[in-house]
Amino acid sequence: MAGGGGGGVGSRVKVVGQVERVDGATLSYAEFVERFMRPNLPVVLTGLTSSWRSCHDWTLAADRRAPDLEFLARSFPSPLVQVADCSSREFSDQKRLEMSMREFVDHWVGSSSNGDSDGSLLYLKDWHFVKEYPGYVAYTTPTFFADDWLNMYLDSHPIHRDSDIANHTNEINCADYRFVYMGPKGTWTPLHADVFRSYSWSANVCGRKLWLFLPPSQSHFIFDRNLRSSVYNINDDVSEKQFPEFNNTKWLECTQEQNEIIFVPSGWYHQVHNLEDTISINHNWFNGYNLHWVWNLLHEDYKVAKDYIEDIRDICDDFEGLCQRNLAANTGMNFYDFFVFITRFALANIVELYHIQNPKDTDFISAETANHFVYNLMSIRDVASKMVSTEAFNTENICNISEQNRSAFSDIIKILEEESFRRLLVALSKAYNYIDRGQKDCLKMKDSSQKGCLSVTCLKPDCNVVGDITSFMREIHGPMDLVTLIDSALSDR
Ligand SMILES: O=C(O)CCC(=O)C(=O)O
Repeated sequence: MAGGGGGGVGSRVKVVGQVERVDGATLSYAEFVERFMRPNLPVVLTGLTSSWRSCHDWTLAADRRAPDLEFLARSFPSPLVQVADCSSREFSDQKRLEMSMREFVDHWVGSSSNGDSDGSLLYLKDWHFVKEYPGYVAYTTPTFFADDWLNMYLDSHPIHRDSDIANHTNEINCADYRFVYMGPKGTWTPLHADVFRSYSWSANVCGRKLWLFLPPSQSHFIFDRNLRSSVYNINDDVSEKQFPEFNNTKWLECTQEQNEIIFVPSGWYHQVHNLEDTISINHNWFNGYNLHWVWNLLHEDYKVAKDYIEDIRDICDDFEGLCQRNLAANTGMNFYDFFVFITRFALANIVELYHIQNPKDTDFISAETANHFVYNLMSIRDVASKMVSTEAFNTENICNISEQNRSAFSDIIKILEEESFRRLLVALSKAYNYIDRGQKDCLKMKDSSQKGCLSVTCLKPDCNVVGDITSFMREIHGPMDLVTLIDSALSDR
């Protein structure tokens, strides 16, 4: 059925429950963690968007339920946006087109006044609005979603270091994962689990969406016998021959109203339909609670990438390098990118933790803040210890790691002195200040020229966090060293 079934639920889709709805204004961060983030369960949060500029500016004064398309096209005239044609499939996604914001809006307005003139339902997706219009503060990320390592990292670091990967994946390399989606009634998103198995959150600025969710324990039911392809549209007449277990699936459903925010947990497959003309804001993110999901996905995709070229292993100079290049191309990140990422987050958390060992050393102290850093380090340690035994980090392959990747994780002093690392530290401090004190952008920043110290919140004149960390270790050669470094930092508390 073209258009994904118009928002209805097909006869073979068994809906067994609804997503819980909670008042976000009275929910504490700790409750959100214990009830939803840690157990990896979806929730709809209400009462969090009333002060957003987008809810006012992007909707018509005469009817706040309708998008102000003219305002959007005039104020944000992006020359190139990505648009999905919801009526045509390309591999496992919808066919993507590129056009200007003006062309997109004209098509939308034209098709609603002529009744879908050329039959195509166009859906603007993955618009990097925050990156493109940083001066316009359309919304504030709710505290529940502020512990976002993915976007914090991409604001200061490239995701790939290897020049042959970085040059080919320019968009992924520069991008963030903060998006605006907008489309007329009937536009939809096919069944999928999110990039890197990240969490996502999605807020309806206007309009309504129907979500269908499948828990991760049932993911295998939507794959074919070879575990290669998955169901594209659950409202289609899904072939029993191709997907023999689809009948076993049991779905949760949710109608998300205007101004509501949905939390999408890691690894939950979902299909989404716009029930009205809808604009939403959407972030993908991960942190210490779902880092293992990211690693598990990379590991699974790596095994597939390796199996695929196993028969040319003997004629390859650098078989592991080829596997990693293919993994980066298919999944968006490879083991070395991920190792650089977790190494830098481990160092950032160690630096911050060092500063709160003695409450007199900083002006913002809380036991909760210390707990975040300890929890983060434990989760990074857990993932690093799983990386130790992989082929990518065996003695032979460690020697073949490119200079760009090696220098990004090895020399601790060099990392600690980098401007990009400093920016990551600032972002981390701000995020936990916001989460624990509900305050954004109000940290007292110290003089950045203070010697020996890196933390933006440190008030100690003779701070020597660099000396302290390098007394444990000066060079990281692979995941085992990262485990040892984290153990030393935690046992030194
Ligand atoms: O709103 C949509 O169409 C899709 C959003 C989505 O899949 C997500 O937030 O993960």
